[in-house]
Amino acid sequence: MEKKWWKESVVYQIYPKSFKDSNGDGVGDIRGIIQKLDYLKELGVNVLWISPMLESPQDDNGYDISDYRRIYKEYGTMEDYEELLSEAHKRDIRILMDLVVNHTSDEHNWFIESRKSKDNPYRDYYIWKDPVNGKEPNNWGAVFGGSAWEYDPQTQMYYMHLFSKKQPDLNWENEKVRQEVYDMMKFWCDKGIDGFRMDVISMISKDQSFPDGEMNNSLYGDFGPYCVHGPRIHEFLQEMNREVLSKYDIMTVGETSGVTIEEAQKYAGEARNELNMVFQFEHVENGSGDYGKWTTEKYDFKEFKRIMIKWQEELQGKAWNSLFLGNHDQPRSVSRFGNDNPAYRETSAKMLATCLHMMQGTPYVYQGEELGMTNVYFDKLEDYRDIESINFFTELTESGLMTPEYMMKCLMLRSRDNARTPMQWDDSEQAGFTDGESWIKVNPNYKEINAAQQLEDPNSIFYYYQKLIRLRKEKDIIVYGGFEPLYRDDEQIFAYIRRQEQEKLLTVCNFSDKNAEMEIPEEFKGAECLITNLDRTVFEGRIVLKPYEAFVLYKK
Ligand code: TEU
Ligand code: CA
Repeated sequence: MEKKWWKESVVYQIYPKSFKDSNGDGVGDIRGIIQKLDYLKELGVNVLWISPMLESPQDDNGYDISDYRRIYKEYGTMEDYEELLSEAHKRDIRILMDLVVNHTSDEHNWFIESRKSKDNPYRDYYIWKDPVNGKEPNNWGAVFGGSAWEYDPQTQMYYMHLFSKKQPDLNWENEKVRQEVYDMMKFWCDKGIDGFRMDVISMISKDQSFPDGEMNNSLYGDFGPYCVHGPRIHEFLQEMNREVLSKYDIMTVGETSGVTIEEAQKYAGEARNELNMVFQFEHVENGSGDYGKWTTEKYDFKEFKRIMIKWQEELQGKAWNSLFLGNHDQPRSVSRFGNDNPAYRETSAKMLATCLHMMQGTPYVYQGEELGMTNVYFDKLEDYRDIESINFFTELTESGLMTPEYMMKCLMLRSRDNARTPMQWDDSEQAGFTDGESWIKVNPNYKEINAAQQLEDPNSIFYYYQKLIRLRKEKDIIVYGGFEPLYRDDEQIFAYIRRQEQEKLLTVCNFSDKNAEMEIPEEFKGAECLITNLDRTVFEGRIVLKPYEAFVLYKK
């Protein structure tokens, strides 16, 4: 397998609004990130993916960009950004920019022009359609609720927005749009960034017949089959690769929700000249109900394991995996796949990290995950800030599809805001995130869960992550070894072997809150234990794993 720096890396995702506020206005910022680079260096990560920091009215916390060449003023200045790049590079840390080019903000100059008149030079930068029988051009629903079409009285036509109505979709059929995007990407590459995480890149090509979609609930039709992995997607990405990506030594990861193995092999296949890797979402979408993510169902472990194994086995030798359990759109991983009850929080957070970091692929750590930060479980609508949570609460309760009580329970478990409460730096007021008042409430458990306390404790989750990350640098097999699952049908245990020439690695994780029995394979007799979350010393024959126990054995 070809060696690449981005395969050997561990990526840390920063959600800048909630990471560190340096000036007391309650909003995280670039100087805050600079202050914490030494912390990240100590953790050992070598790539940062920072969620969007460009000029934006913040309808969707920066995923609605109004100027691609300016830093959002509350985050700082271009000079601050350049300083961040150089301070990170001094520490051998690279920076990925979040590239949001499926849509812009409606306050972007292109859209301001586009909506002015039908013959404006920017008209075709976006997707405009005439009304059909006085109504929306088709039945598609937007990801954040409501129709995917917004009527604009100025020219009496509808524009398309797959997300909020303040996020109009760019028209990628228009060559000028594509050229603008490529120029902008070169601008940032020339400034010295090290790659891109590409927001909903799988949605940029739309089926130009814009047909009605199948009704996904009783309100709107599904745009998925016509906009996700659309007809020209691979053509566009190959063009982008030719024009921009191939000219720099950068890393690319595409956000491609709904991606199948076959599609992933196209996006990230080694000889395809598109992207280095993609995020697949099957394992975090497992357990979705009639209303998508809005359910109180717990995830199904066996299904989760089946999905993880499938991606490991089927991309092997063909494309590279991105490994993640959480991000800014997902609930906290320890609350969801582990157990955030104080009795098990630390053990289960370490177990999840072990399971993920020993697989084949590039691991991603979402800010606070290295501390075992948990869901916040806000139980009042007024505490929520996320546009998706707020819009769907209204839509699903006003239409009578859900009671407010049930929908509130769904939000508590599934809202994106669970991941967006401020980083818990220490036990001072506002968790050391800000001297002012935070834009979103701090999780009340910050006195027990915070970085300062964990940096003092050699057994902390932080140091466990540090060790996992260090092991990856020491042992090539963790990056490049082949993957082979064990005990596929076990109801509690996730175990697998990695192999590379004479070397082998055994990872064992108990995902349940009960003891679990297993047999250590003969071939690991006398193996060395690389890491364990419960001080186990016996690694032979039949053993009983404690709840959420995990360990890794190595043999040469
Ligand atoms: O997310 C894309 C996406 O598909 C999400 O809307 C996802 O389905 C949802 O968040 C699950 O609750 C990306 C960004 O990661 C997200 O933060 C943005 O809001 C979205 O694109 C629009 O740019
Ligand atoms: Ca600030």
